[in-house]
Amino acid sequence: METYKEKVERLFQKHEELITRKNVAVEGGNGVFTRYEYPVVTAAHTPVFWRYDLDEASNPYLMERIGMNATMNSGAIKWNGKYLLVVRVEGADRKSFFAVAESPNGIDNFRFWDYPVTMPEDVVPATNVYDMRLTAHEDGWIYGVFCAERHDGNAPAGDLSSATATAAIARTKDLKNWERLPDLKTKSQQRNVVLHPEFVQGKYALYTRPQDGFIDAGSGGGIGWALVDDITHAEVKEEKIIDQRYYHTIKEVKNGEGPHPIKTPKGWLHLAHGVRGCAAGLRYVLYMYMTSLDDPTRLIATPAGALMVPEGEERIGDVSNVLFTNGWIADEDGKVFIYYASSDTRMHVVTSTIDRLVDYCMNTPADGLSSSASVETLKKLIDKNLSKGIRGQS
Ligand code: M1P
Repeated sequence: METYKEKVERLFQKHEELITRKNVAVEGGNGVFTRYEYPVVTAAHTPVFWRYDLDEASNPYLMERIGMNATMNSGAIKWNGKYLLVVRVEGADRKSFFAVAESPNGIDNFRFWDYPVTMPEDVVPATNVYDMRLTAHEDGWIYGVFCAERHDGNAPAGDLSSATATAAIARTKDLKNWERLPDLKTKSQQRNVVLHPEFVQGKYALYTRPQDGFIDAGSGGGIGWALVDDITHAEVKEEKIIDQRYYHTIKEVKNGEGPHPIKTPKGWLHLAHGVRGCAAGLRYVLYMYMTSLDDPTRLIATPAGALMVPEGEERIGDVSNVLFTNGWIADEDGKVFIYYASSDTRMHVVTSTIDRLVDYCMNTPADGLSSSASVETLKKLIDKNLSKGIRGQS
């Protein structure tokens, strides 16, 4: 019969096999990005010593004591030559927290640091924190901007679901010790707030997502932009919408900035999520756009539709039919690692390059906002190909 020690060893061995499994590029993509066969971080990637009490005296049945439910919406940064994700880990108790997982190559071998992040609280403690966007700002700090959720104090008695979403701000120099700054002051609730990496007009610049309530973006209009004088007492005084939502598009109901944009010679490259409603509920997809280097609020490329939609097992999870991103890494050689979560359950990666993504943004036709406009756009491409005799038949 297997001894307790052997059972523990087996747990560690299975875990090691999972986290060291080589990831495999999926052949035959669409030319824009390459998918990979396996998720990069799952709940099972969390360390065995987080989940089990490994002492036979106090846990004779070797049961999981602290369950981990999901690993999702992760901020990303290249740090000392390693690819780091600040993962939103969700415990079985539904509370999310941040934990760093590190990989030598960005596509597999993600291993969690021993301890999760101890994030200091603001004056009013949050019930739940999630979806950190990391920004190595030109001021020398690494900022983490994330959502702090609290029960809505104005909710009627007995309503234990109404909540408020606020942008929380913290900063660090080593991703271990975090200084919490006061939460962002805004007129409306906010989620998906992202810090731009450079000063603009001498100020900190934020991408915002004004919303009517905790869930409803409603009159919020889309992805906003605000300049902030002092990040240590950040307040949005004026906010303008830079990436608007439109009827019958992939971002009809909501949208939100992903990670901070990447600077390229042709403009700022943005990655975001768009949400539409359907009979199956809300559908979250990823899309891109570009803004001008001279004026980061001016759109210069708006490719129609989604860059990525949930496929296969990505479509199923705790909140099905969702892709969400808040982290990407651009390597010095132009390779880009896009980290995204599927169905609020697990983390994946796709790879591309800055050149390909800029090409995608600049040369994918914009949304004409009607079926007839889409047909005219399609006919132009067909004409171009057929006029050259290219139709795939000999
Ligand atoms: O469940 C899907 C996503 O819903 C929210 O995103 P948004 O604010 O755009 O609706 C967030 O709670 C996000 O964490 C979650 O993945």
